[in-house]
Amino acid sequence: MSLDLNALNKAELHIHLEGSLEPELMFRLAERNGIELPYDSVDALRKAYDFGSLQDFLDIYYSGAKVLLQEEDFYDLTRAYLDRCRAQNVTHVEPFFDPQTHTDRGVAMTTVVNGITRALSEAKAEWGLSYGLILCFLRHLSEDEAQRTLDEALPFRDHFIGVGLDSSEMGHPPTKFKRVFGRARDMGLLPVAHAGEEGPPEYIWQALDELGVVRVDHGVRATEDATLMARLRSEQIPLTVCPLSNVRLKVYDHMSQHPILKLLEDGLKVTVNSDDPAYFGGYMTENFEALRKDLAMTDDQARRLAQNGFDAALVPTS
Ligand code: ES4
Ligand code: ZN
Repeated sequence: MSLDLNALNKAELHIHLEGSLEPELMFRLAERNGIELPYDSVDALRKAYDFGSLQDFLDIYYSGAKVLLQEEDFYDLTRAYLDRCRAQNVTHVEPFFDPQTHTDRGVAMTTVVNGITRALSEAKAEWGLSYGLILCFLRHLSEDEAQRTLDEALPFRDHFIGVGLDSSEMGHPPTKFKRVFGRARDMGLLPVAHAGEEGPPEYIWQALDELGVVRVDHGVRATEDATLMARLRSEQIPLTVCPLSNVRLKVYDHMSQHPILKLLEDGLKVTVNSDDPAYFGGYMTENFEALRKDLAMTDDQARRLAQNGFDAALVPTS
């Protein structure tokens, strides 16, 4: 009998809450809020989830997030994700959210933060989840807009453990956000950034050296730079790798080409994560299952990957 990957205790460090919005909930919230979706049905919407690149996905992801308006919507979104975590034995989460996607539509920061944190604190009380919330800046927008977002988040400082950087990577290098990350670090927020998903190894170097990140989101293109691989190994800088995401967004043509097990065996601190589970075909268990099916991941490798998730956490795990 092989290891039960669903029963394995897991931590998730790379999940965009807006990316856990399942089509069924999207339709329910659209109706509740009187919003017209550009799709006739859940099936028609799911059929649109055929992405040629990160940008293809982001266009649909930002459009879907428009159904999120009230505090209750953010609560329902987060609660649904955490119910999946409980069912899959994911006992520690460090989720991202994208405030600018909402504040730019006139939704108040307090609406977003209160809805999300209410669901998180309930899960902690009800079943012992441990967590830390990470605020992400959208890199296709300006650094000034990121600075204003950090200002708006100041009253909620105690609700976050860190800041991240996501959205369209190409043409938006980490350097662009050097000052706002410096300010966030001075406030005691832990810095992480998406780098080396579609972007070159140079963006990973910048995330490390200019933003001071303590963990790299994706980072898979580090395989192209032996000096960078040596740095990540010697400093044991965690990479939050998202296998199903990378295949769905055509970073790799097929899971059989994914380098995650090679990175693990090279001694890097790699973890398994779902990224945007409602869009990419699965949550944590499905990501682990895909590695077993297409990469012949062993039970020992599965256990080490899961343990790395806890080792790479930024706050204490329960
Ligand atoms: C994202 Cl897969 C991915 N990459 C960059 N930004 C994102 N935001 C949500 N999912
Ligand atoms: Zn991501």
